[in-house]
Amino acid sequence: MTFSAFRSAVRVQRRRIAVGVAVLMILVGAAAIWLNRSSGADDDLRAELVSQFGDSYGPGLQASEETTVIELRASPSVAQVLPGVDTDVWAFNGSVPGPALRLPLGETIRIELDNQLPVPTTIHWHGIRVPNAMDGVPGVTQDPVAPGSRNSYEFTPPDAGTFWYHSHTNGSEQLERGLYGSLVVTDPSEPTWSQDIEWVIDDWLLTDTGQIDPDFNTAADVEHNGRWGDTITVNGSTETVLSTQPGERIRLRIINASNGRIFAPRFGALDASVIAVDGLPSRRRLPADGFVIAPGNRIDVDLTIPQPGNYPLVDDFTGDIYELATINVAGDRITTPDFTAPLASDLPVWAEAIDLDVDQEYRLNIRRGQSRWEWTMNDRAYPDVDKFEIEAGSFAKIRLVNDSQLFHPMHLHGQFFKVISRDGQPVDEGHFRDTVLLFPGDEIDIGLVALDTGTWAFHCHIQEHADAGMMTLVDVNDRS
Ligand SMILES: [Cu+2]
Repeated sequence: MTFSAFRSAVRVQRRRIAVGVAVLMILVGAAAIWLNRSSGADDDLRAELVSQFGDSYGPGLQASEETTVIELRASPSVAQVLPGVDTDVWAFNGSVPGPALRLPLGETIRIELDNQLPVPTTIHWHGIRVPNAMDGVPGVTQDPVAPGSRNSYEFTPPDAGTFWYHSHTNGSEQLERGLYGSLVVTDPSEPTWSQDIEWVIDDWLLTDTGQIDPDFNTAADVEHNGRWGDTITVNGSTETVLSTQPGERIRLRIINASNGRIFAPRFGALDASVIAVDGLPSRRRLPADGFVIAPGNRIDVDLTIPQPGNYPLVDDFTGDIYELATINVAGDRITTPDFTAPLASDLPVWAEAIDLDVDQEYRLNIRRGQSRWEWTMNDRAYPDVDKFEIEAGSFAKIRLVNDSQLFHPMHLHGQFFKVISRDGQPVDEGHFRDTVLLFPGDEIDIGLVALDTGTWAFHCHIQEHADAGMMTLVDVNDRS
């Protein structure tokens, strides 16, 4: 190559580089504009979703002057889980379930926990939007309450509905032994049913002598869907009968307090619709038959009682029929109370949320830990799972992917959320939730507008999965 040819080649090379740089700069500029525009569109969409959320639920009523004070003494006790058999349990105030707490919306409740157990404990108020410090998560919102010690919980529930309380310490043992109860917040403006009752369902693994099997949180429980028992109780009994008259209209609040068992109740000939899920009213009446209730879930069922007879309520989630309780109908027909069940007509659909970027993804799986199986979120077990940060009042989208072959009812403390999509397909369930069940392989996107600031637990409600690491924390930060 001659010198001039060399210089000309260098010039061409330089020109090419210059053109290349110019093209690159144009591309970078275009990408920046596009990204900017797309994040602007994202912001607009988020603002729109927040405005659709409106006041779906909010700060609640102004607290009244009334404060109900309840003492809950957690202690070893005895219960008749099976008729005529004394079973050693751990109980609140000596009964399983513990006292059925009820208070009207706007009233403050103070619960004095007296821990007479041989181990530390705490109480979580499942589904109730309590101040963060009252949430009962040991090591996160409070220290464990030592044996012989007391702790005071005080809050004014901002939402009416069906909630429950339970130990949030070593749940695989403490829930199984019986430390739970219902907490219903009534709305005095709602119509009056003929009967308004709670059915707390639990599943027990009993020995031949009717005692609670003392091997808690076994490797088999962890590797499977938690501890599934052999005896199912409704309100602590295997022989629950609800006595009714023809024509009655009943609000039946069903709570799944089991460690791992999932229910799909069948109402048979009864006229039954779900009108609330996880406490909050749904937008429309939903078929109650076969509605899946995972550990932690609640449904409120609007039930109209037909002609005299015995109507069994059965479960067939597993395909095996199990009789849960009986509704006995006898006596004179009464006039059915005629009212429209309270529904949340303005509940957002959030269909557009499908287009939104995911803020946080959690992949759920199992791995072999140092000495036993661990349940992981993004390949980490609690307390090593990354926190997720949310700004109060803004819309957040979380993707849950079940990479395992087992069930995971994921429960978020302090906030309600709505399922946006399942396996990429838009979903409008017609209600909020605080607990959503993932079947094996499921990919579920949930949306929420967090209102309550603090550090909230987000975990699998199968107690053995949570205790094996399937939990993370969500920080809801003030907007400022
Ligand atoms: Cu799980």
